[in-house]
Amino acid sequence: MPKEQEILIALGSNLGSEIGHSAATLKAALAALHRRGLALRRCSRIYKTPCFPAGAGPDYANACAVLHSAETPAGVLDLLHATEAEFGRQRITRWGSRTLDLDLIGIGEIVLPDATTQAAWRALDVAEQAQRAPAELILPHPRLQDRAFVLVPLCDVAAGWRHPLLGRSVAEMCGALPAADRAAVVPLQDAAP
Ligand code: PH2
Ligand code: MG
Ligand code: MG
Repeated sequence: MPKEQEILIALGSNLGSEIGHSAATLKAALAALHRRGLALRRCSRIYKTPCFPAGAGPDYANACAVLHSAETPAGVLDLLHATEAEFGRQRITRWGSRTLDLDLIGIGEIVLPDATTQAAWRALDVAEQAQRAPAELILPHPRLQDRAFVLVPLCDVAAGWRHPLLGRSVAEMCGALPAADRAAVVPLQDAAP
């Protein structure tokens, strides 16, 4: 029997979909993933976050979830991509606005394709990040440790998960971000309209 793993995902949306506004799309996407066999274990609050890079588009709704499945990493990625397509995602420009973005953040202690390659993608500067996208699955997600719009929601559901190469927990990585980045990630129910 393949082993059930804890799968961490990040959800984002800054365009309405057929479902409605971004927060409704994120909730519907979690239900769709559950139906596809990625069992929903925990779901964060939904946050309003400023678009990265600043000014490149409308604010996002972001959330994180913990799923359980015995799927392979490639199988999980296929299910995430199929669900993005179901919600009208069109892959046009890197970092462009999107109805639904489902990013695989980590699966248990898995490192892909290997520690050296993961570290090389993690070390890219911002200019390189905008130009280069990996063709293969990199785990943990190489930008995880930089992004308040991932780490703040992730604290709701997996604060104690440890990055298998950095050895730091989600709570520690989040605490190391600039306070202004964290403060800009606001639970939707507390956000100004
Ligand atoms: N996703 C991006 C690019 N920029 N900005 C925010 N605030 N949230 C996101 O999820 C996001 C982004 C590419 O996936
Ligand atoms: Mg993304
Ligand atoms: Mg993505």
